[in-house]
Amino acid sequence: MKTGPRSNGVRGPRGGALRGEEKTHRFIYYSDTGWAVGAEESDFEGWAFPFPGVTVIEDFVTREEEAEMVQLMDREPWKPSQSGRRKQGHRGASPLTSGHAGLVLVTVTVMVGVRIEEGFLKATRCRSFPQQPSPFADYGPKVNFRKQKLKTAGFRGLPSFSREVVRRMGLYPILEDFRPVEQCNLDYCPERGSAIDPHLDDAWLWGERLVSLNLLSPTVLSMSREAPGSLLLCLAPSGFPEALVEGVMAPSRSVLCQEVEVAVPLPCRSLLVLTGAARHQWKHAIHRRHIQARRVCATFRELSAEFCPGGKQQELGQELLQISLSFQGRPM
Ligand SMILES: O=C(O)CCC(=O)C(=O)O
Repeated sequence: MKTGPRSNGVRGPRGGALRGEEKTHRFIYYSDTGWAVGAEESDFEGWAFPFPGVTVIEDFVTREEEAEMVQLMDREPWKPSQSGRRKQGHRGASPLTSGHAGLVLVTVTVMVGVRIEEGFLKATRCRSFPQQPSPFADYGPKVNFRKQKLKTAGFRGLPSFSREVVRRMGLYPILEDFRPVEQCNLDYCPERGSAIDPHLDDAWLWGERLVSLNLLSPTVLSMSREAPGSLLLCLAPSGFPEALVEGVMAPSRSVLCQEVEVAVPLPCRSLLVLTGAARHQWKHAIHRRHIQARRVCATFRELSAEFCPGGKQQELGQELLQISLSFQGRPM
Protein backbone atom coordinates (compact mmCIF):
# COMPACT_ATOMS: atom_id res chain seq x y z
CA MET A 1 0.00 0.00 0.00
CA LYS A 2 1.32 3.43 -0.93
CA THR A 3 1.05 5.78 2.00
CA GLY A 4 2.33 9.23 2.80
CA PRO A 5 4.03 10.31 6.02
CA ARG A 6 0.68 11.13 7.57
CA SER A 7 -1.25 8.20 6.24
CA ASN A 8 -4.85 7.77 7.26
CA GLY A 9 -5.17 4.54 5.37
CA VAL A 10 -5.79 6.11 2.00
CA ARG A 11 -3.67 5.40 -1.04
CA GLY A 12 -2.74 8.39 -3.14
CA PRO A 13 0.05 9.88 -5.20
CA ARG A 14 3.41 10.53 -3.54
CA GLY A 15 3.97 14.17 -2.65
CA GLY A 16 0.59 15.17 -4.00
CA ALA A 17 1.86 14.89 -7.56
CA LEU A 18 -1.64 14.63 -8.92
CA ARG A 19 -3.00 17.57 -6.95
CA GLY A 20 -5.22 19.61 -9.21
CA GLU A 21 -4.40 17.40 -12.18
CA GLU A 22 -7.06 17.50 -14.85
CA LYS A 23 -7.97 14.36 -16.74
CA THR A 24 -8.49 14.80 -20.44
CA HIS A 25 -11.99 13.44 -20.73
CA ARG A 26 -14.80 14.29 -18.38
CA PHE A 27 -17.86 12.16 -17.81
CA ILE A 28 -20.78 12.90 -15.51
CA TYR A 29 -22.32 10.21 -13.33
CA TYR A 30 -26.12 9.89 -13.38
CA SER A 31 -27.31 8.18 -10.21
CA ASP A 32 -30.72 7.34 -11.71
CA THR A 33 -29.19 5.10 -14.41
CA GLY A 34 -25.79 4.25 -12.93
CA TRP A 35 -24.05 5.36 -16.15
CA ALA A 36 -21.29 7.91 -16.73
CA VAL A 37 -22.03 10.15 -19.70
CA GLY A 38 -19.59 12.26 -21.75
CA ALA A 39 -19.72 15.93 -20.71
CA GLU A 40 -21.52 18.35 -23.00
CA GLU A 41 -19.38 19.90 -25.72
CA SER A 42 -16.61 17.40 -25.09
CA ASP A 43 -15.16 14.80 -27.48
CA PHE A 44 -17.32 12.22 -25.79
CA GLU A 45 -20.62 14.05 -25.65
CA GLY A 46 -23.33 11.47 -26.29
CA TRP A 47 -21.09 8.55 -25.29
CA ALA A 48 -21.54 6.62 -22.06
CA PHE A 49 -20.36 3.66 -20.03
CA PRO A 50 -21.82 1.79 -17.04
CA PHE A 51 -20.33 3.01 -13.77
CA PRO A 52 -21.34 0.57 -11.00
CA GLY A 53 -20.71 0.91 -7.28
CA VAL A 54 -21.92 4.48 -6.68
CA THR A 55 -25.15 5.16 -4.81
CA VAL A 56 -26.31 8.67 -3.97
CA ILE A 57 -29.23 8.93 -1.54
CA GLU A 58 -30.66 12.42 -1.74
CA ASP A 59 -32.09 14.26 1.28
CA PHE A 60 -30.74 11.71 3.71
CA VAL A 61 -31.10 14.28 6.49
CA THR A 62 -33.37 17.32 6.73
CA ARG A 63 -32.13 20.91 6.77
CA GLU A 64 -32.81 21.07 10.50
CA GLU A 65 -30.86 17.90 11.18
CA GLU A 66 -28.02 19.14 9.03
CA ALA A 67 -27.80 22.42 10.96
CA GLU A 68 -27.94 20.58 14.25
CA MET A 69 -25.23 18.09 13.32
CA VAL A 70 -22.83 20.79 12.19
CA GLN A 71 -23.59 22.80 15.33
CA LEU A 72 -22.70 19.78 17.46
CA MET A 73 -19.55 19.14 15.45
CA ASP A 74 -18.51 22.78 15.84
CA ARG A 75 -18.58 22.40 19.63
CA GLU A 76 -15.56 20.14 19.22
CA PRO A 77 -12.16 21.37 18.09
CA TRP A 78 -11.31 21.05 14.40
CA LYS A 79 -7.72 20.12 13.71
CA PRO A 80 -5.83 21.44 10.65
CA SER A 81 -5.25 18.69 8.11
CA GLN A 82 -3.74 18.37 4.64
CA SER A 83 -4.76 20.43 1.59
CA GLY A 84 -6.63 23.10 3.54
CA ARG A 85 -9.01 20.67 5.21
CA ARG A 86 -9.80 20.47 8.90
CA LYS A 87 -10.71 17.19 10.55
CA GLN A 88 -12.26 15.66 13.62
CA GLY A 89 -12.25 12.22 15.08
CA HIS A 90 -9.83 10.56 12.67
CA ARG A 91 -6.66 8.72 13.56
CA GLY A 92 -4.78 10.55 10.89
CA ALA A 93 -1.18 10.09 11.99
CA SER A 94 0.56 6.92 10.87
CA PRO A 95 2.49 6.18 14.11
CA LEU A 96 0.54 4.12 16.56
CA THR A 97 0.19 6.90 19.10
CA SER A 98 -2.62 9.06 20.32
CA GLY A 99 -0.86 11.89 18.54
CA HIS A 100 -2.33 14.47 20.83
CA ALA A 101 -1.26 13.74 24.36
CA GLY A 102 0.05 16.69 26.24
CA LEU A 103 3.18 17.68 24.30
CA VAL A 104 1.56 20.46 22.34
CA LEU A 105 -0.96 23.11 23.22
CA VAL A 106 -4.23 21.42 22.47
CA THR A 107 -7.79 21.77 23.60
CA VAL A 108 -9.96 19.40 25.56
CA THR A 109 -13.68 19.52 25.82
CA VAL A 110 -14.97 19.01 29.33
CA MET A 111 -18.48 17.83 29.88
CA VAL A 112 -20.52 20.06 32.14
CA GLY A 113 -23.37 17.61 32.15
CA VAL A 114 -26.37 19.62 30.96
CA ARG A 115 -28.43 17.34 28.78
CA ILE A 116 -30.39 19.05 26.03
CA GLU A 117 -32.60 17.73 23.31
CA GLU A 118 -32.53 19.25 19.86
CA GLY A 119 -34.73 17.64 17.25
CA PHE A 120 -33.69 14.06 16.64
CA LEU A 121 -30.27 14.57 18.18
CA LYS A 122 -29.40 14.58 21.86
CA ALA A 123 -26.40 16.44 23.14
CA THR A 124 -24.64 17.33 26.34
CA ARG A 125 -23.36 20.86 26.59
CA CYS A 126 -19.59 21.10 26.53
CA ARG A 127 -17.02 23.68 27.54
CA SER A 128 -13.50 23.94 26.22
CA PHE A 129 -10.32 24.46 28.23
CA PRO A 130 -6.80 24.83 26.84
CA GLN A 131 -3.68 22.73 27.57
CA GLN A 132 -5.35 19.38 28.07
CA PRO A 133 -5.30 16.24 25.94
CA SER A 134 -7.52 16.40 22.89
CA PRO A 135 -10.63 14.27 22.47
CA PHE A 136 -10.01 13.48 18.78
CA ALA A 137 -9.50 9.81 19.65
CA ASP A 138 -13.20 9.23 20.17
CA TYR A 139 -14.36 8.51 16.64
CA GLY A 140 -12.14 5.59 15.65
CA PRO A 141 -9.43 3.20 16.88
CA LYS A 142 -5.74 4.08 16.82
CA VAL A 143 -4.41 2.65 13.59
CA ASN A 144 -1.00 2.18 12.04
CA PHE A 145 -1.89 1.27 8.47
CA ARG A 146 1.73 0.74 7.42
CA LYS A 147 2.34 -1.88 10.11
CA GLN A 148 -1.26 -3.07 10.03
CA LYS A 149 -1.71 -2.66 13.76
CA LEU A 150 -4.47 -1.09 15.79
CA LYS A 151 -5.37 -0.37 19.39
CA THR A 152 -8.75 0.21 20.95
CA ALA A 153 -7.40 2.16 23.94
CA GLY A 154 -8.95 5.62 24.06
CA PHE A 155 -11.66 4.76 21.52
CA ARG A 156 -15.05 5.48 23.04
CA GLY A 157 -17.25 5.05 20.03
CA LEU A 158 -18.96 7.21 17.46
CA PRO A 159 -20.43 10.47 18.70
CA SER A 160 -23.91 10.12 20.14
CA PHE A 161 -25.45 12.34 17.47
CA SER A 162 -24.57 9.67 14.90
CA ARG A 163 -26.78 7.05 16.52
CA GLU A 164 -29.82 8.19 14.55
CA VAL A 165 -27.79 8.61 11.36
CA VAL A 166 -26.52 5.03 11.58
CA ARG A 167 -30.00 3.71 12.40
CA ARG A 168 -31.37 5.49 9.35
CA MET A 169 -28.67 4.05 7.10
CA GLY A 170 -29.97 0.59 8.01
CA LEU A 171 -33.33 1.41 6.41
CA TYR A 172 -31.74 1.33 2.95
CA PRO A 173 -31.15 -2.16 1.46
CA ILE A 174 -27.59 -1.32 0.44
CA LEU A 175 -26.75 -0.39 4.06
CA GLU A 176 -28.94 -2.89 5.88
CA ASP A 177 -26.10 -4.47 7.84
CA PHE A 178 -23.74 -1.50 7.77
CA ARG A 179 -22.06 -1.13 11.16
CA PRO A 180 -19.39 1.58 11.12
CA VAL A 181 -16.39 1.52 13.43
CA GLU A 182 -15.07 4.89 12.38
CA GLN A 183 -16.43 8.35 11.70
CA CYS A 184 -14.19 11.02 10.23
CA ASN A 185 -15.54 14.55 9.96
CA LEU A 186 -13.88 16.83 7.40
CA ASP A 187 -14.37 20.57 7.01
CA TYR A 188 -13.68 22.17 3.63
CA CYS A 189 -13.85 25.86 2.74
CA PRO A 190 -12.85 27.91 -0.32
CA GLU A 191 -10.85 30.44 1.75
CA ARG A 192 -8.41 27.69 2.76
CA GLY A 193 -8.42 26.20 -0.74
CA SER A 194 -9.64 22.91 0.71
CA ALA A 195 -9.42 19.77 -1.42
CA ILE A 196 -8.54 16.08 -1.17
CA ASP A 197 -6.15 14.40 -3.60
CA PRO A 198 -7.15 11.30 -5.57
CA HIS A 199 -6.83 8.26 -3.33
CA LEU A 200 -8.13 4.79 -2.53
CA ASP A 201 -9.12 4.03 1.05
CA ASP A 202 -7.34 1.24 2.89
CA ALA A 203 -8.74 -2.25 2.36
CA TRP A 204 -6.93 -4.12 5.16
CA LEU A 205 -9.05 -2.64 7.97
CA TRP A 206 -11.88 -0.90 6.15
CA GLY A 207 -14.58 -2.97 4.53
CA GLU A 208 -16.58 -2.99 1.34
CA ARG A 209 -18.70 0.13 1.81
CA LEU A 210 -17.50 3.70 2.24
CA VAL A 211 -20.30 5.98 3.30
CA SER A 212 -20.18 9.80 3.32
CA LEU A 213 -22.71 12.36 4.41
CA ASN A 214 -22.37 15.64 2.53
CA LEU A 215 -23.41 18.70 4.55
CA LEU A 216 -23.76 22.49 4.12
CA SER A 217 -23.03 22.77 0.38
CA PRO A 218 -23.09 20.64 -2.76
CA THR A 219 -19.86 19.40 -4.28
CA VAL A 220 -18.51 16.98 -6.87
CA LEU A 221 -16.60 13.77 -6.17
CA SER A 222 -14.07 13.27 -8.97
CA MET A 223 -13.21 9.65 -9.75
CA SER A 224 -10.24 8.47 -11.79
CA ARG A 225 -8.25 5.29 -12.55
CA GLU A 226 -4.65 4.76 -13.35
CA ALA A 227 -5.04 1.21 -14.68
CA PRO A 228 -3.78 0.50 -18.19
CA GLY A 229 -6.43 -0.40 -20.71
CA SER A 230 -9.55 1.11 -22.15
CA LEU A 231 -13.15 1.70 -21.27
CA LEU A 232 -15.73 0.64 -23.79
CA LEU A 233 -18.29 3.29 -24.56
CA CYS A 234 -21.80 3.10 -25.98
CA LEU A 235 -23.45 5.74 -28.09
CA ALA A 236 -26.22 7.08 -25.93
CA PRO A 237 -29.59 7.36 -27.70
CA SER A 238 -31.43 10.66 -27.77
CA GLY A 239 -33.40 11.05 -24.59
CA PHE A 240 -30.44 9.75 -22.61
CA PRO A 241 -30.23 8.98 -19.73
CA GLU A 242 -33.94 8.08 -19.52
CA ALA A 243 -33.88 5.99 -22.71
CA LEU A 244 -30.90 4.00 -21.53
CA VAL A 245 -32.71 2.22 -18.76
CA GLU A 246 -34.87 0.49 -21.34
CA GLY A 247 -32.30 -1.07 -23.62
CA VAL A 248 -28.78 -2.47 -23.85
CA MET A 249 -26.42 -0.79 -26.29
CA ALA A 250 -23.48 -2.31 -28.10
CA PRO A 251 -20.08 -0.83 -27.20
CA SER A 252 -18.63 0.93 -30.20
CA ARG A 253 -15.88 3.28 -29.05
CA SER A 254 -13.15 3.16 -26.43
CA VAL A 255 -11.17 5.62 -24.33
CA LEU A 256 -8.03 5.13 -22.25
CA CYS A 257 -8.85 4.64 -18.55
CA GLN A 258 -6.07 7.00 -17.52
CA GLU A 259 -7.62 9.88 -19.45
CA VAL A 260 -11.05 9.64 -17.87
CA GLU A 261 -12.49 11.44 -14.89
CA VAL A 262 -16.03 10.81 -13.73
CA ALA A 263 -17.75 13.64 -11.87
CA VAL A 264 -20.24 12.44 -9.27
CA PRO A 265 -22.49 15.34 -8.19
CA LEU A 266 -23.14 15.27 -4.44
CA PRO A 267 -26.14 17.36 -3.44
CA CYS A 268 -26.27 18.94 -0.03
CA ARG A 269 -27.57 16.50 2.63
CA SER A 270 -27.01 13.50 0.36
CA LEU A 271 -25.44 10.22 1.46
CA LEU A 272 -22.86 8.63 -0.84
CA VAL A 273 -22.09 4.89 -0.79
CA LEU A 274 -19.06 3.56 -2.69
CA THR A 275 -18.69 -0.19 -3.27
CA GLY A 276 -17.05 -2.60 -5.73
CA ALA A 277 -14.99 -1.02 -8.50
CA ALA A 278 -15.90 2.48 -7.31
CA ARG A 279 -14.48 1.59 -3.90
CA HIS A 280 -11.41 -0.45 -4.90
CA GLN A 281 -10.37 0.60 -8.41
CA TRP A 282 -11.46 4.18 -8.96
CA LYS A 283 -9.68 6.77 -6.84
CA HIS A 284 -11.82 9.54 -5.41
CA ALA A 285 -10.96 13.21 -4.91
CA ILE A 286 -12.55 16.58 -4.25
CA HIS A 287 -11.02 19.33 -6.37
CA ARG A 288 -10.51 22.79 -4.95
CA ARG A 289 -12.75 24.32 -7.59
CA HIS A 290 -15.64 22.18 -6.37
CA ILE A 291 -15.62 23.77 -2.93
CA GLN A 292 -17.65 26.93 -3.41
CA ALA A 293 -18.77 27.39 0.22
CA ARG A 294 -18.14 25.71 3.55
CA ARG A 295 -18.71 21.96 3.26
CA VAL A 296 -18.68 19.42 6.06
CA CYS A 297 -18.48 15.73 5.33
CA ALA A 298 -18.82 12.80 7.74
CA THR A 299 -17.32 9.57 6.39
CA PHE A 300 -18.27 6.26 8.00
CA ARG A 301 -16.20 3.10 7.57
CA GLU A 302 -17.00 -0.53 8.36
CA LEU A 303 -14.66 -3.45 9.08
CA SER A 304 -13.07 -5.68 6.44
CA ALA A 305 -13.62 -9.47 6.37
CA GLU A 306 -10.47 -10.03 8.46
CA PHE A 307 -12.23 -8.39 11.43
CA CYS A 308 -15.67 -9.97 10.88
CA PRO A 309 -16.96 -13.37 12.10
CA GLY A 310 -14.76 -16.10 10.60
CA GLY A 311 -11.88 -13.67 10.05
CA LYS A 312 -8.55 -14.03 11.83
CA GLN A 313 -9.10 -10.88 13.89
CA GLN A 314 -12.78 -11.42 14.63
CA GLU A 315 -12.45 -10.85 18.39
CA LEU A 316 -10.82 -7.50 17.85
CA GLY A 317 -13.52 -6.67 15.32
CA GLN A 318 -16.23 -7.55 17.81
CA GLU A 319 -14.62 -5.37 20.46
CA LEU A 320 -14.36 -2.45 18.02
CA LEU A 321 -18.00 -2.79 17.06
CA GLN A 322 -19.12 -2.86 20.65
CA ILE A 323 -17.21 0.30 21.46
CA SER A 324 -18.16 2.09 18.26
CA LEU A 325 -21.87 1.43 18.55
CA SER A 326 -21.98 2.43 22.21
CA PHE A 327 -21.91 6.01 20.80
CA GLN A 328 -19.90 7.30 23.74
CA GLY A 329 -17.68 9.52 21.63
CA ARG A 330 -18.07 13.23 22.05
CA PRO A 331 -20.19 15.29 21.75
CA MET A 332 -22.80 13.49 23.86
O1 LIG B 1 -14.85 14.71 1.45
C1 LIG B 1 -15.21 13.67 0.94
O2 LIG B 1 -16.35 13.50 0.53
C2 LIG B 1 -14.22 12.55 0.75
C3 LIG B 1 -13.51 12.18 2.01
C4 LIG B 1 -12.50 11.13 1.76
O3 LIG B 1 -12.20 10.78 0.65
C5 LIG B 1 -11.81 10.48 2.87
O4 LIG B 1 -12.04 10.83 4.05
O5 LIG B 1 -10.98 9.57 2.60
